[in-house]
Amino acid sequence: MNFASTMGDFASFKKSYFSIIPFSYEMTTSYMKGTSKGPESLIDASQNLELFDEQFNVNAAEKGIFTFANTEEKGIAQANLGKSLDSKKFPIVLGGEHSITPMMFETAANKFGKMNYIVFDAHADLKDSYLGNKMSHACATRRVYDISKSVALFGIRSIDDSESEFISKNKIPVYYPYKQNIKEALKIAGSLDPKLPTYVSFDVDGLDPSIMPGTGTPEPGGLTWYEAISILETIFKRYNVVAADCVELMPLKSSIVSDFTASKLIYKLMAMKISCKKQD
Ligand SMILES: [Mn+2]
Repeated sequence: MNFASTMGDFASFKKSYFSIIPFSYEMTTSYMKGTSKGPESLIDASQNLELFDEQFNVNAAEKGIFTFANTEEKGIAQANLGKSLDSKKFPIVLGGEHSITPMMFETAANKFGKMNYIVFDAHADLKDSYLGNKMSHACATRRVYDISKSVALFGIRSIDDSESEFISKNKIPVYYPYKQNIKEALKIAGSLDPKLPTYVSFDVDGLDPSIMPGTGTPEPGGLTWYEAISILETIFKRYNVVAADCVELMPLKSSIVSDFTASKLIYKLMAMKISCKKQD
């Protein structure tokens, strides 16, 4: 099945501008399990998307969306990402848990060199190691920080004292939703170097659990739908976003709200990539 039910030329690798890389990796989830089912549920839900976007006035599927076969293997996911970037596509990786992000960021940084990293997440994920594991999902942003210091965080409301100190010490721009100040959020979104290629990682628990209950470590007080979209719009206008991922969806048996919301978010990223596009 292809993302957004594209077919024929609109789903071919050669002709598609977008690529979807399902990567159902789940090794270190610490609370509820089930993120390995994320990619399949996202693609299922995407069959029901309306393909015209009224906000950005564009039908992203008309640019073509190629969907890779799902994999649990790091090497295959990295190869799929490398192939997409080499062919100048805009790839979106579907997790899986958040620890896939440093793997993907590393592949992108090998190609582009210095990059910005912008992450939406309830959790700072800046622990140097968690339960003895440096590659834990709770260390995802820290592992990216090892590669690039140019990072910004949005939606943070679960953080320990060492992470908070790390943020202050390294002057990392962070938007905390308790501030309830979208102007400040947009200012932070504009604070990185606009000349650097940019990777966007969206952990679905950055959104409020009232609209995103299907995630393994939910936290109250998250971003609303239009707050997240406004921040993303600013990002897509200011930076050349070259790759993105959407991680930590844990599909629920009782409700399809989370699956559909996350698949719509992914499709919005495509609409923004076209309509807010900063020149490559
Ligand atoms: Mn998280």
